[in-house]
Amino acid sequence: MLKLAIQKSGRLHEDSMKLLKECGIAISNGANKLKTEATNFPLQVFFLRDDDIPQYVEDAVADIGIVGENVVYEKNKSVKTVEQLGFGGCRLSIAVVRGEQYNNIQSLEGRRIATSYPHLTKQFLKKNKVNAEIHEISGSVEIAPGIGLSDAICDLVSSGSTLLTNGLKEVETILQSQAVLIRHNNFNAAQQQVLDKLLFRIHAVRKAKNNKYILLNAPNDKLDEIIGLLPGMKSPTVLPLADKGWSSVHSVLSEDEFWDKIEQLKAAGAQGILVVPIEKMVM
Ligand code: PRT
Ligand code: ZN
Repeated sequence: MLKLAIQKSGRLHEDSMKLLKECGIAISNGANKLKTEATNFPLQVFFLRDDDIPQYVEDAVADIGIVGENVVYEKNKSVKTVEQLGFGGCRLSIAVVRGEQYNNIQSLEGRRIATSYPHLTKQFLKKNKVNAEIHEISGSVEIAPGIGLSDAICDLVSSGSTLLTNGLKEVETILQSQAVLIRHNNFNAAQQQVLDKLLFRIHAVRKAKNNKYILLNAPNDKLDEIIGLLPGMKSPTVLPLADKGWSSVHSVLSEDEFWDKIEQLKAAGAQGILVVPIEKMVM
């Protein structure tokens, strides 16, 4: 039995629950529950505040946890990142008042910076040999310059609209972050086995998301050229169509090369191209 800590509510909660579901792990999400157990996988799930997750995992109260890299690095606990999960993407950035002149990082010398990330902010300033005053606050960091508490802030940014509405501009990026799976450092063989099983499923889910299943019709005299354009898992499946002289070709395309390939396939004579999402992909 493995104990997994996820965020109780907030930006990572839904995606964490969705990932478990896509991995075929059935858990009931009791709104006010602290913990629950999967019915079909050796997993217990704890619902916690994200800030507490690294500590719980370090102490092995939870064996694994899903949390933002920003929190992992800020808390600096003795935990190991085992997998990047591809959701909860954001960056930790320094922002200053929009109208203010900002040349380079030296412009922060002697200024007051409000943040909920004192450790990462200090580390960044130290690395760049800048002395600034750090004001640690726990929320609504973006209003600090407006109310005269600070000259700058260091906070998470995703779309940038919070900075915009508060008259701030992003000037330095400290960290790119996404949700990750972490574990403690005292795993036994049985725990590792369950983790491997979970990772196997996570890989299949993530791989499938990055790929599409493609079906197309190809004139037989263009078949070699069209097959040459397709990677496939081993090689594409080619089936004869009722209409003589034509074949149906099935393959898998990755998201990043998708549109280029579709254009090339059309240009090579492919017709009736269908693209279908893949639910799981096991290599
Ligand atoms: O209650 P609990 O302590 O568990 O939750 P929380 O309020 O501390 O965290 P929560 O739910 O806000 O965020 C959880 C995690 O989501 C963070 O630790 C990040 O890893 C990730 N994440 C991704 C974000 C954002 N994007 C994000 N945009 N966390 C916060 N924000 C905030 C940011 O602080 C700022 O106020 O959103 C605002 C900026 O967003 P934009 O889109 O306007 O730029
Ligand atoms: Zn938090």
